[in-house]
Amino acid sequence: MKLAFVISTQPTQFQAIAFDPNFEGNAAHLANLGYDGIELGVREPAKLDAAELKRTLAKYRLAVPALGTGQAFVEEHLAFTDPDAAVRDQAVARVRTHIALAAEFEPKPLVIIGLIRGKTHPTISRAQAHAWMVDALQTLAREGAARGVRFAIEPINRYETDWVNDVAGALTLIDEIGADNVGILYDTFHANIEEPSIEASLRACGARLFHVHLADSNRWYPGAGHTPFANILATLREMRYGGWVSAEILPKPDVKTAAGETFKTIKPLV
Ligand code: LER
Ligand code: MN
Repeated sequence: MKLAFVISTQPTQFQAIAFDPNFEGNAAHLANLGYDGIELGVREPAKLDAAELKRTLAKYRLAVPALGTGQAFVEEHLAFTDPDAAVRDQAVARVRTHIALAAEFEPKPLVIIGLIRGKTHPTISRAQAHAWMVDALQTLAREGAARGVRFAIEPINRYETDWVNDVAGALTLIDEIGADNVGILYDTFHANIEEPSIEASLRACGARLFHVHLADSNRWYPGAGHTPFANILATLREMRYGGWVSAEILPKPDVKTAAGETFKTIKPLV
């Protein structure tokens, strides 16, 4: 397994994690700690200088395992289940730009589908919104497949979304989408809230486990709460999971301490 740290390429309401306003400063710090990659939260890929980003990542020998899309919902309210067709179209169009950014890298980061699913709206039936979501994801999965890009559906806890809170829900949605390039992003913070058993739910992902987010029970760095990371990483090893684990954590007590402590706890377990 390889270890990454999530940072945002732009300021965001979702607990922006960045050490330095300058991306290169973040890359240098993570590379120096020994991380293998940086997962990027990207609100608007079209506004990024992809060539510059690639140059910096290559300089520090860092890979990009995944691109987050949730800021497009948090900051701009773009969602696959929005009642307004124009907003739904913009959500799909935005993720299309994440696919284009992913296609610039080798290996290609996967595109995360989390909060951009949206939330149930009082004027729209669940069945209707669900149909829109599946339709959006089938379209994007097809377009991603043509460019070698994979997607990861992230179960997210009930306080943030009511579309797909657990692995069982993600597996059902993935079956409906019916595409090989769609899997699961398992986030230990959400799983701690929603899953009856961390180990059983991890195993239930099977070969659909495409990516993992690590955060402790309080969303601080691993080791700061009561999530059993030794067991989780042992389960992943037993499953022969060879992908990435990315720390997606609050910058507490400060981001440098959080990244350093994560590395100390997780690196011996991967
Ligand atoms: C995104 O990966 C995530 O875990 C969400 O909680 C973002 O709010
Ligand atoms: Mn997450």
